[in-house]
Amino acid sequence: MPTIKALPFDFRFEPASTALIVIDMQRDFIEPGGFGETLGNDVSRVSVIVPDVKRLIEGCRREGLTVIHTMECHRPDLSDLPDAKRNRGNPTLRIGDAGPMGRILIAGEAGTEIVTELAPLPGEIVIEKPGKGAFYATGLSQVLAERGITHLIFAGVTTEVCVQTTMREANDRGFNCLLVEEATASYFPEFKQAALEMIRAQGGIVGWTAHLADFLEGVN
Ligand code: C5J
Repeated sequence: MPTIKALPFDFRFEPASTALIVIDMQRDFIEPGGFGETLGNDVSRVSVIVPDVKRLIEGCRREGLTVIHTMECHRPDLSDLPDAKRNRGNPTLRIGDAGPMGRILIAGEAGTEIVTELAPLPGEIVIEKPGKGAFYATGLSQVLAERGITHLIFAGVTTEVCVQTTMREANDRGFNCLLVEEATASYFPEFKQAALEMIRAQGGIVGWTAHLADFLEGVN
């Protein structure tokens, strides 16, 4: 059984009952011109993790873990977009507006796609989610149950929003969760750091964190 050097203590899992969940590595969050930038963020702070996320995905594929990708997006008619979400803040473009990569965060638009380097392989699971958490209004729970998944490895953006929301809910649902530090990022580095510390505090109250090198060494 792979044993990963992690905090607050070693993380052990069976590859057959473990899934990697890569959260929202979409052009709208990672590339200039997308939703992340319309909110006033510097996207270079999150695009920098793409090579490490790729290494993590490839390592997990090699070891036979289930690989799941999520995409935050809405229906073209916006019927799954609450006004409270669309009207929040003061972005230059709101969800559903036409931007340089198509309509912002709308299913099927170019900006909503996962960045080319991390594109899902045929057969990998892609969960489209209208919320920040990946369980809300999706089939994720059923997908995990059908495959007998008990342990989850997390990567993606942003650490303190969609990653942490999903990881906290997964923890409540009884999954053992580990977040890989170099494979997650925030537009606010201090928020990433705080999220990592919150997750592993109090004996791993939400779960574990590990460095990518330690994960890849332990998983092989
Ligand atoms: C945000 C996300 N930050 N994927 N979405 O709005 O974290």
